Amino acid sequence: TFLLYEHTLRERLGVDPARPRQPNTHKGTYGHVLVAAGSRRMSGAGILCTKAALRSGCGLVTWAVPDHLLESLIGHVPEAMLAGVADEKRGDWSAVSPHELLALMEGKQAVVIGPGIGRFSEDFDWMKALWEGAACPLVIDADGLNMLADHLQKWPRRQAATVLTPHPGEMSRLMNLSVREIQADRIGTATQYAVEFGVTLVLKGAQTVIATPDGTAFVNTTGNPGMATGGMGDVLAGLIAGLLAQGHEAKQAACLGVWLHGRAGDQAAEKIGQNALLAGDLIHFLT
Ligand code: NPW
Ligand code: AMP
Ligand code: MG
Repeated sequence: TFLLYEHTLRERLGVDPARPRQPNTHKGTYGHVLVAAGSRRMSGAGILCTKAALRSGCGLVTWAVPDHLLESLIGHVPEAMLAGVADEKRGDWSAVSPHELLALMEGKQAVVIGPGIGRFSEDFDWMKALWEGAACPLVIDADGLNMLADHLQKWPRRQAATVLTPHPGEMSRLMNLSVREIQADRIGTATQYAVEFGVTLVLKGAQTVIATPDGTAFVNTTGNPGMATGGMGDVLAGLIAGLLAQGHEAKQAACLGVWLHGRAGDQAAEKIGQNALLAGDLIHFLT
């Protein structure tokens, strides 16, 4: 287990948190993220996730939303492209075909699924189609995680990278354990899960744990309790997807994303104060 500091990123993980860009590059160089996030009551989760993906430095972001919400979301994130997906007039994700989302993944270098998509019946089949069909690196967060529950035992391992970003409540649903049991051994439970299912597992909360399929764990050193407020996780999910799209391996993208997210929280709290800190403030400090 390693503590995650700036020097850990540089020396152990071989990533430069400054992420310098080469002069002779264009937006195609930096990858294209597909965001599947947000619904009528949680459009904010989609906005925050999409903005964070853009702030990661990736080249392009397409934000997929149920058709009947599309009109209302125009202009909220002008830099992102919007893609409406058929929703049988429901304005939510329950009627969206996973195959339509899979088609949108063509030409994308990473996908993030889950923030603010809500829960619906038969969601396990829905997520299974995406789990099996997505050829590019995949970040699953929030409601997307609830659609995994304890089904991974039965699903095949994915070929491309998979990053799961549960908070302890979501982790308890994934593992069928109580939050108390998970919190009692955060490194152990995260590592066990990552190794067993071949995923990169980000167990969030104070001192976020990043566990990798090879059994290595990192404990983050950035962040503060001002970040215990709605939308923070939605920002992290978009950020990690944006880093994956730029070609970082899952371990590097997860560690760099978690560390940058916490540092942005620390820098924003210095200016604004922990109590007033909002998830949207972090976006401006993702340098
Ligand atoms: P308790 O009871 O509070 O102590 P849910 P959610 C527990 C979207 N959002 N340590 C917690 O415990 C998300 O993207 C949209 C310990 C409770 O039992 C999702 O799609 C926003 N326990 C959806 O809302 C802004 C912890 O987990 C349970 C814990 C639901 O996500 C907000 C709560 O988890 C939100 O991001 C910790 N550190 N953290 C928007 N503006 O659109 C959590 N728990 O039921 O999965 O609810 O996380 O709010
Ligand atoms: P979520 O619950 O999905 O919105 O995610 C919350 C985000 O804020 C995660 O990245 C957490 O690690 C972070 N966070 C929440 N509370 C704290 C805390 N007390 N200290 C540091 N980071 C926190
Ligand atoms: Mg969350």
